[in-house]
Amino acid sequence: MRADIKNIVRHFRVPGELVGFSECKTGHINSTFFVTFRTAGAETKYVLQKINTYVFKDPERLMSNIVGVTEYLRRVIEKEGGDPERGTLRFIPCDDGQHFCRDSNGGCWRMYKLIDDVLTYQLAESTELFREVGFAFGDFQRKLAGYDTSTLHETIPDFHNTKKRYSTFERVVTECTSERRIIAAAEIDFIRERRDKCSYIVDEIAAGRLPVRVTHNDTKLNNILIDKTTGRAVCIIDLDTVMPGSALYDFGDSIRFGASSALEDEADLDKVYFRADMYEAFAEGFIKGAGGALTEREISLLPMGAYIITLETGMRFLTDYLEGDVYFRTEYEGHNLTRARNQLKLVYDFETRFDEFRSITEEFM
Ligand code: ADP
Ligand code: GN1
Ligand code: MG
Repeated sequence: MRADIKNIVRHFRVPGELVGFSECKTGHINSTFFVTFRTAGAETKYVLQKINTYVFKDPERLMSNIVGVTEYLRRVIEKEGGDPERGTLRFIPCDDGQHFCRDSNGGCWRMYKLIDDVLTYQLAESTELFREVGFAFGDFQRKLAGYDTSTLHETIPDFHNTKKRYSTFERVVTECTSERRIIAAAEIDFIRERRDKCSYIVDEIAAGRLPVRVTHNDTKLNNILIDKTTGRAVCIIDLDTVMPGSALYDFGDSIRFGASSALEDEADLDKVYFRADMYEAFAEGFIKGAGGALTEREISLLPMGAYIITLETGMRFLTDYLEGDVYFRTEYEGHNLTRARNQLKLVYDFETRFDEFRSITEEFM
């Protein structure tokens, strides 16, 4: 048993004795472990996570957001007759009442109940599944529509400010002295040619043409738990980036990951394109799930959300490649470049098929 895990779980108020753990490697940011505790008659599983403090600089504020949002969701789910123990995460307090603790090296850890009998997907297996996922992410925004946004901290400032992401990208390109800049020359040019696109959503929000809502901001398919038996969406997880944002971000990030024909790091670009059937299924679910709250302008701009968030993510992977892989967890040399090329292929594909995606979206207006 890893000593750091054994030591850290002692700080959390959980009954019983730690009898096992395994690591889950699907996320790119935090380190996630499934841990099992045994009491006299039963075993209970929890998720233990080491928060990535390079990414999340202020764990106290981060956890205050998450505890606030999950408690609010619990009340909404109860009121609507659902099961809050499966419908949202339950965080475990530490001995000092806080919802995270530090190890001897300053590392930050949190713990919450594992939700059983669920699956997470890296690729959408069917349109039914992806429609269900769309509904759940739309419904998440609906449930949080009354949340007091003034209490939410910006856990990563300018997270989806694509315009600022572009400025960072330019700075990193300029400062990069490694051969990676030469290797990635074509991708750098590709992004530079699309510089003007990066301002679109930011400008729409600033002009008051797009409303600001409480959004998830990281709506990847593997951030939703799906019931193993029924195939229904159970719980939206990975709440670190729940902040005020645009519905276009949540729609866009889901599409760029889940409506792709291939994994996010598929290197054979001939296999990478957007699936219109998946796009349609998600759009239907998302718009219905939002419960009529989306404005006509928001719906008409959903394709722009998919396009810009895909461009933004490609740019973020490339920026990290040029910076030496400091942000996203990588598994091999050049992993971030592979991811960037994959996303930029999707950007190119979307550009050539914009009208198709616009017409599909209009079916639901
Ligand atoms: P990251 O920020 O690194 O993406 P996540 O919070 O998304 O971390 O967790 C990583 C993975 O752990 C998820 O994709 C999911 O498979 C699994 N997981 C997280 N929370 C739970 C939970 N409460 N019950 C079951 N599985 C979970
Ligand atoms: C990260 O944490 P995870 O793996 O769900 C990232 C997202 C990116 C995604 C790309 C906090 O998501 O913004 O879109 O990787 N999360 C953060 O796969 O930066
Ligand atoms: Mg995740």
